[in-house]
Amino acid sequence: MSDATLKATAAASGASATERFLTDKTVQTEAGTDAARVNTLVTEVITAVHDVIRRHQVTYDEYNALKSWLIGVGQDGEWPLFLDVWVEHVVEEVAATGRGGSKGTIEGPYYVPGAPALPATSTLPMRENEAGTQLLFQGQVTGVSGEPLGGALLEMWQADDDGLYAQFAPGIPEWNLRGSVVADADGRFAVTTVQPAPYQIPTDGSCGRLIAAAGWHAWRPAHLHLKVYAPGHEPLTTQLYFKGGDHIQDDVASAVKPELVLDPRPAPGGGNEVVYDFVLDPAS
Ligand code: MBD
Ligand code: FE
Repeated sequence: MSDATLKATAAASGASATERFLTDKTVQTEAGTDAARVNTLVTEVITAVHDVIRRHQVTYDEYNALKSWLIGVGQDGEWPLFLDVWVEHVVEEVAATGRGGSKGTIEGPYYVPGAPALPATSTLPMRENEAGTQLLFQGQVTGVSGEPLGGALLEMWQADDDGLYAQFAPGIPEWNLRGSVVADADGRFAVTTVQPAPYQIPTDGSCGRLIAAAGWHAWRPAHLHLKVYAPGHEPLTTQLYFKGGDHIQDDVASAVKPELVLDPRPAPGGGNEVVYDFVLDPAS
């Protein structure tokens, strides 16, 4: 493991994820002021907690353990991580109802807007001798009738060969393995990158303590993140995984779908290559 791996702490990545979320101008922090809706949702959540306490005869020791753990999640800045790992997949499932284009999945806590713009055929920003198997990732963006979406934008971000994300772990160049790729006039793209490693959520923070206390594991399968956009179309947020990779069947974030699993083949020039096309729904 690299030095960067050793110094990546829950508190540091949590603080970065919290800061990133709170400063994202595109995130609405109030969904509306409909008191009836707030009343319904919050009452049902609180009632569900009451039900669990009664059904399992929860003790004061357990209540206080919960209270100190919840405080710790905030102190560690791990609310983005906790919510995106254990809650977001159901929000995405509901949001995707009725969509006809490519399947998507959760965004997670490590998207950063504004990655460097790159042409349709390009290499993601990476260090000299970036570790990992080279991957040529190519495809086409179309609408639901197969019409090419020229000039579509593909924002890509991923972990490196140590499973670490630039801007959320120390010692990695700011935009490493992050880019905003502009597809060509036929909606085609060909991006060279390296295959990411599986991602382990921080074990030294509050989410890690929960995982250890419950006897779970902390792993996500290796994945590429993408947001795909074209004018007049619904944006697609997705992740792509690697066939046969560890934790495809037991992702801690429950975000794998069969349509999202790549099967790269050895490329003639070395490394691997894979084709994956994106279909965007018309804007609603
Ligand atoms: C990740 O890299 C991720 O994609 C998600 C969803 C949660 C935690 C870490
Ligand atoms: Fe991720």
